[in-house]
Amino acid sequence: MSEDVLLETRGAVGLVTLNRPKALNALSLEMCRALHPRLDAWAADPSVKAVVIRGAGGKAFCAGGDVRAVAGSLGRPDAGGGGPLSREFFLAEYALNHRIHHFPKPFIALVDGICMGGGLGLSVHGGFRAVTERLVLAMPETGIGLFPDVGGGWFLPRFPGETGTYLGLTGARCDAADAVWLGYATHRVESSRLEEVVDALVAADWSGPGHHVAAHVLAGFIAEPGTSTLEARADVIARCFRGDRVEDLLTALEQEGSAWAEETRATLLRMSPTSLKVTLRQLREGRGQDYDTMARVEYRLSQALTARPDFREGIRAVLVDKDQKPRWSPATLSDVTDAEVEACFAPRPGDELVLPARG
Ligand code: QUE
Repeated sequence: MSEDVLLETRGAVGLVTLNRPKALNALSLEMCRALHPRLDAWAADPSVKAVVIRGAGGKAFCAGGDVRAVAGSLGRPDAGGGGPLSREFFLAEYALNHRIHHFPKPFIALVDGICMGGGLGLSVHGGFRAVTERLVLAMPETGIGLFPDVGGGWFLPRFPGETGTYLGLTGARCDAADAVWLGYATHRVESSRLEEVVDALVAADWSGPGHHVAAHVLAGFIAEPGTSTLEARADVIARCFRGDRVEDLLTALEQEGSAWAEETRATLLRMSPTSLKVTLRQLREGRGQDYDTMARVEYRLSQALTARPDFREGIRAVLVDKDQKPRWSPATLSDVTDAEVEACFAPRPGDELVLPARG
């Protein structure tokens, strides 16, 4: 069994520890394949009342999907296609997210430190997220030529106002206070007390309704959330991120005139133009769709975007060479045609995400 994810049963609690601390617990295909069947078993086992997931190492809950490995499996740049691991990885990751989304028992993520991209996929779909003072929460995929996946098309449009649009396009980081205000965090706890939280969940009397028991235990540990800078900016974000074209958002930021608006505009201009256009369309579509529908849309997008040059280039610039100077292709928003964006959303006959029916 993979040592990269530790799976143990402590009393009535199934305990998952993401255990790749040197890679900030980035989620690999092997980890998905080890975790998913165990979640199935815990869901079916009446002696297991709740599942807890956490990250080892004290720096990260989970930095995202193992996109470095996906990029490493790509063929020559002119070969086309997303590489063999792209298909396997995204199918396994989205199936795992779906398993968590429909998990029939309390699913409690202890989110301490970095949580980005795929880390949200392992936490946002469960019933409980306890975050600590070390939380750094972000959906940074537009910076590597991807898009905010793992359900971003479903959960980002459900954050207050246009904050989800802002977070999904810019990759902006949130702290614990922001996460509480967004509704991502259900509880704010101190990192020094996480072991105690696990012990209390293991020691709890689970004879009542599971969600009440979990909520009651976590309530015993809550700390002050603090004030959210994201909340303070919600009005200006709503003014600048309401449009349906990325160009309109840039114009609104320019007209806003503040230092924050100028910085935000500069941030957007550093992201993959293709990613920005695909993401805004994804987030608008997600306003009116349920999670399962958006998971199928996102699988199509994952295959389309990992086959495009910006993904390889984004991984090079951010994770391999770390020069932070990606050369995007197409290089500007005006060079990305509507037809190119539309093509990323096209059905893929014979290569669609098939999810088990769940209530
Ligand atoms: C966007 C992302 C990811 C990212 C950086 C981005 C991502 C991811 C990692 C990551 C970080 C550290 C590691 C690692 C992966 O970085 O998804 O293996 O050691 O997993 O800008 O989406």
